[in-house]
Amino acid sequence: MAYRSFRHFLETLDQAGELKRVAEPVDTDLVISEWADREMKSPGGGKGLLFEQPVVDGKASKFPVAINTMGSRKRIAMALGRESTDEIAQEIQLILKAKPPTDLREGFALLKQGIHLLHARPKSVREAACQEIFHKIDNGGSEFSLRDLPILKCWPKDGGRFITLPNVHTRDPESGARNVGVYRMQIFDERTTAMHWQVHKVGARHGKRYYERNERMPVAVTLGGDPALSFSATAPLPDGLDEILFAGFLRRKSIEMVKCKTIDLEVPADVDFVLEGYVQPGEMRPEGPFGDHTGYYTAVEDYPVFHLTAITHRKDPVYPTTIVGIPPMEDFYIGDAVVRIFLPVFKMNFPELVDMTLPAEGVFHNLVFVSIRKQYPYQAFKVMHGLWGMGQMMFSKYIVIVDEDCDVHNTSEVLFRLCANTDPARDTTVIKNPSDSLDHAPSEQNIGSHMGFDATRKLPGENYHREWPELLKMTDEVKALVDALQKKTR
Ligand SMILES: Cc1cc2nc3c(=O)[nH]c(=O)nc-3n(C[C@H](O)[C@H](O)[C@H](O)COP(=O)(O)O)c2cc1C
Ligand SMILES: [Mn+2]
Repeated sequence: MAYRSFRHFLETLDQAGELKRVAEPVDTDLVISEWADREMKSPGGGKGLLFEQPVVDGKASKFPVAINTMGSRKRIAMALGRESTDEIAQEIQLILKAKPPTDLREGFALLKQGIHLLHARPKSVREAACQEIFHKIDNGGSEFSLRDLPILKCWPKDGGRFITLPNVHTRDPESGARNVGVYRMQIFDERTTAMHWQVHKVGARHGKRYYERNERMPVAVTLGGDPALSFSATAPLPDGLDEILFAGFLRRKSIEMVKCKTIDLEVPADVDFVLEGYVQPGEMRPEGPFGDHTGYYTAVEDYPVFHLTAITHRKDPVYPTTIVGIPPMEDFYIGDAVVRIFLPVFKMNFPELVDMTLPAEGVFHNLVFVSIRKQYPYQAFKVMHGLWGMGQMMFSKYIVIVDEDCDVHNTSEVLFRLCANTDPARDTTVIKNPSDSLDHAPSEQNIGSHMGFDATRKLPGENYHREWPELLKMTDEVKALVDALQKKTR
């Protein structure tokens, strides 16, 4: 189902008992954050929260704040209009199976084609809900500015307030290819913010192209709208797969796009707010500190500056946000859904791959559990190296490979296999690869070492010269017998 608006999604959550409304005034300075943190850490991710009266600098904001709206398996599936995200994985699998691709590139091409076939291409429109209200932002001080938005200060030592769920729209000046990514934005003043696209991200790559041409870069930031778009913007999609197209595929309906008022870019018509503006190549400013998804404060660093030229919004917008921090947080469910949805794509490149997960404790990149059906010696190492060469999987710090009969979603089971089945010198490998910019552990930023563990049963030819023992297992007959006996005594 495609949502008409972010409010429509919130109403749907409400009807399903997945939204708590908070009518009391609550401060956007740390208080909403602490409230949301408790909710995100409650069993299964708690409920979505709608703060109807957020307070900014002692004044009531005109706009409500929604947070944790995707922070559970159920809500992320609802955001994507499905009972479960596994349904989307099945749909992708169908597209990929239509004509068996021979490699990953062909697979992505097919995926894109499949998405086109499903009539997911965006449409252009002239009138848009997101432009019902138009505020031009001038140097002389405007009557409306970023100060009017209920933007959170998330953690006590943060450098300021941060927009945490902005969908940042940019274009490659050479190919015209568009991109949407979620890159946080620190508020500097009424009309300037930081633009925190890390060096490995597509926004940064587009920025570099403008820098080389010494041209001003138009940037549009959207907030709200159908959550399928926000999800697509956070997902590390295969490079070249358009987020707008992918969001259209997810919601099974074209995204309607409208031209911005002050810059040459298009944005989805249904969003709640649009921040139009530009990044001036070469202009950098210290950003941070920020309480990050690593669970630590990310230190101050130079990032590009975003200048506003206009803010447009709906008549009744809701400000969507999230907070990141010590796991589990809302972003765990977003990352988890990405892995589930793209599992068929991974399986295509790794036919031995059975299942894969990024446990919450690893905050995305730090820990990956993979189960495989092993057929030949050193196959676990082949899978690790393949993953380290794939898009943002390059950041994976620890990869643990187990046999297919181990449930990767059960961390305790994986740790049992890891401890029981490995001889560290024989079954590990340490490699050099790019590191996540936010990882504070490597001696130098952006580069580091990663480690792989082969916790599978050793095959002949893997330097194991003894007989591999058998894992304990009760017989099915005895299990059935005890099931029956226990039923009687209950
Ligand atoms: C809540 C949240 C906040 C994020 N903040 C940032 C950020 O500040 N900078 C960044 O580079 N990536 C951030 N990301 C990750 C990117 O959105 C993600 O890597 C995405 O795939 C980037 O898209 P791209 O491949 O089109 O560049 C964030 C993700 C989430 C879920
Ligand atoms: Mn992208």
